[in-house]
Amino acid sequence: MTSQNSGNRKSRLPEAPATRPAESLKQDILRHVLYSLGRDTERPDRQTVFRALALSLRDRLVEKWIASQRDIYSRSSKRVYYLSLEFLPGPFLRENLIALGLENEAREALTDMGFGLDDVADEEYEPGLGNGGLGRLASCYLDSMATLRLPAYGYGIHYAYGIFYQLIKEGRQVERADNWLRGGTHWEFERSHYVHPVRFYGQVREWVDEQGRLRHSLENATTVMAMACDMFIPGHKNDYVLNMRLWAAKTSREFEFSFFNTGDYIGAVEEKIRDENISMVLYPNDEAPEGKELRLKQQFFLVSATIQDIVRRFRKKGIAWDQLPRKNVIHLNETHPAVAIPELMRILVDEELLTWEEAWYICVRTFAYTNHTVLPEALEVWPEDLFRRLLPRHLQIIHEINRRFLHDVRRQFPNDPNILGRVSLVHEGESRWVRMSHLAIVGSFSVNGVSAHHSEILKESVFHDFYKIFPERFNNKTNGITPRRWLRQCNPTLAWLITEHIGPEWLTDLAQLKKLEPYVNSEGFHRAWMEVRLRNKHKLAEYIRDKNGITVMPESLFDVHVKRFHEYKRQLLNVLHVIALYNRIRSSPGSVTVPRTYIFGGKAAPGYYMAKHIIRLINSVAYTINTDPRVGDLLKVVFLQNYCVTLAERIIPATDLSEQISTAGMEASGTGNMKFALNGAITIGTHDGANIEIMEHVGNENLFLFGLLSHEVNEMRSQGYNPRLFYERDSELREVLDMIAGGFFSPSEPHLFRDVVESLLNHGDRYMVLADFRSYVYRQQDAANAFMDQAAWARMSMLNTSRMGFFSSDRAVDEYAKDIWGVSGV
Ligand code: BZD
Repeated sequence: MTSQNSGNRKSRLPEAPATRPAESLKQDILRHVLYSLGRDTERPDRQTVFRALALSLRDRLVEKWIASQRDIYSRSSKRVYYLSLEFLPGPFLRENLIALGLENEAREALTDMGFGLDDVADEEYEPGLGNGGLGRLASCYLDSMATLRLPAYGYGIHYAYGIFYQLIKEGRQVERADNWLRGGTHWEFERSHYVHPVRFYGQVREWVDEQGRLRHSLENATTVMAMACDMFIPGHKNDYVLNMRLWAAKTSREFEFSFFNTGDYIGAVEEKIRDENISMVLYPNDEAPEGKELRLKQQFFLVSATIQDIVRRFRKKGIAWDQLPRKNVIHLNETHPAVAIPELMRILVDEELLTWEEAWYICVRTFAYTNHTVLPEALEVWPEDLFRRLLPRHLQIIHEINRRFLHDVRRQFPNDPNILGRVSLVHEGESRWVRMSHLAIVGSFSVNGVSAHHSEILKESVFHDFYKIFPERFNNKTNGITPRRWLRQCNPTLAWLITEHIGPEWLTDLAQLKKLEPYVNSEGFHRAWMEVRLRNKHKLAEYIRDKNGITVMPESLFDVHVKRFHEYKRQLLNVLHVIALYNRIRSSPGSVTVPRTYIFGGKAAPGYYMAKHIIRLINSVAYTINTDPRVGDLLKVVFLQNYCVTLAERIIPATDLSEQISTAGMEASGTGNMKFALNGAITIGTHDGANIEIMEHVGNENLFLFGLLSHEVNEMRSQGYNPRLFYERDSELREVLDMIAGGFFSPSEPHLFRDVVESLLNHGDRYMVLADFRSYVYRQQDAANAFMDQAAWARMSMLNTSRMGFFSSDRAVDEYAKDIWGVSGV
């Protein structure tokens, strides 16, 4: 059916409220078709039906949200504010239907109208308001906060354009704007009369008031308005709904009639456009922040509007400011919203006239900070000059925080004068930079990493000085994923099989999956398990055929590497192994016995040359291999374009082998690794991030770990790592690299991929690809051998799923709630 197809003739105009839930849902859909969307109920197309269904669910969500807000208010609960520049919620329809317990009703209502739920759900276009792991984690956590009934609010930016849409054209990544609002917004409420002013630029005026106090105020500032857009996040079948409040920038000019009186109408409109630019687009850089003024504006825009909202709610209570930390906690997702610390100080000191000491006491008890990366280039810094121009008062406040902090450090470490330069909030060299991670640590009562391994690295190296100064602040919260989206929703048949055996409690208590273990020896369960997995693989094979025109064998080993493209994630290591296999097939047919389908997906930051080049290499290798008749069904390589939440939901349930092969010490946690294992894929991975904890839970014998440990990486580097030695010693590796450098995969442009090989051989191989190549190849062989014994593979698969309970975001959020936030469910 195309989206132009109409429903059957049973559609009628709305009638009196019906009693059966399916019937009443159908009536609501028809009502929205007519009254909200202005379409004929006789012939709604599929997109219209999707929107009307979404609006019908929004009706139900908003009722529950109002009730939940009343609960929070009447209990006077302590609130959690989760601030993030990114949220990556994925499509809402199925998720909301499951949470509201309306899946069957919707199916029935739609069938009655001549539509299939799956087709209607496919009409949804997801909001890509994040880059990858960090934004997706924020969305998993909101889901869990709602399920745990926490008095929580997500705060972010309503970007008009989300992460770009990725096309692969002639093997290359091409970026297209992601106009996700094109079809209108059906899940949110725009609060057009609910706005906060956000003030940038200007000069600080110092003056003395009648009481003789030194005061600071900002003059000649530029004001932009922040308008709230609310989206609803329901808990799982618990009638509790949270909101994610996203701020959209609106000009303040509409309120300045004088502007128009000057006669410069077009000039006024240009200013409007400039103001509204602030929330126009998400920066597409993952783990390499872009030091652009607009980005710092975005950060302050989110922070200023949010803190005003928080303060407004707090003021309504009419209690003293020193109670703020008892009633609120503000969580900083990475350093991106860290300017919230000086902003709260500014409000308390400049506007509320608290003393510095009183204000600081409140601040440090209110903020908590999560670090998500140890890559040096990802640690956020801002040129001091830019800061001074955009946020002059905030820079003064940061200087004062720093002055007092360094004073304390000097007293604490009188014999280590160098520590001052290392921990200062302002880096002082040829140019001066504000270090946002230092600000976040000094201004927060809690600093956490996102896996046990990562949190140790923070204490031992990246933030070692701060760990010595504030040991009590450092803690670990291993990431988690929501089982509602990442099993129940994306893999409904496997979810159903599980529920059939152990009941539905696992949905909100994932540790219950352990109850599957007795079934791992049952032949019937084995068969059912593998049938479901194979069916998922068939579906993905169909998708690949439709999208890429490549026929893959569902029985082959689906070896999947999907995530952002970054050198440290080492998609390159994977493709080197693919080429090695290809060479084995060509040189000794029969030596490769397990047919494999390699699936790659992921976006590269538009300005990241090497990452984009690796995408191109993969596509060239894919073309060569897929068109070589000697290879046949033994090897297929597929690059699926525009990896996003929607696509992840298709791929993950169909994966046999999950590639988690970052250089040890570089992936803070990973969450894709958890999604795959939960769905019964086996991991091939390094001793990095949460892989280590996954291994501890599922057992060493149920995944394939390989490669250097992070201390070995460090040792090898400090002893002078020479990648050439690996090249010279390993003839198979040599052949692979020579082919790439010699233009085997780019015959019309023989030098095309020379840079890739150069980066390994002549530029130090920063990510130790060559050092890990041989152990990766061996472990891949182990994986292939294991796959040949399907019964043993099935067992491993089931044990992976059954032992993944720990990795639920419910567990993670519960730990945050108890250990950091000090909140409990309402
Ligand atoms: O955060 C990711 C890490 O790379 C993953 O290992 C981890 O699982 C997830 C969730 O904790 N980090 C990011 O996605 N992004 C950033 O850390 C980042 C940092 C600076 C600027 C932009 C993004």
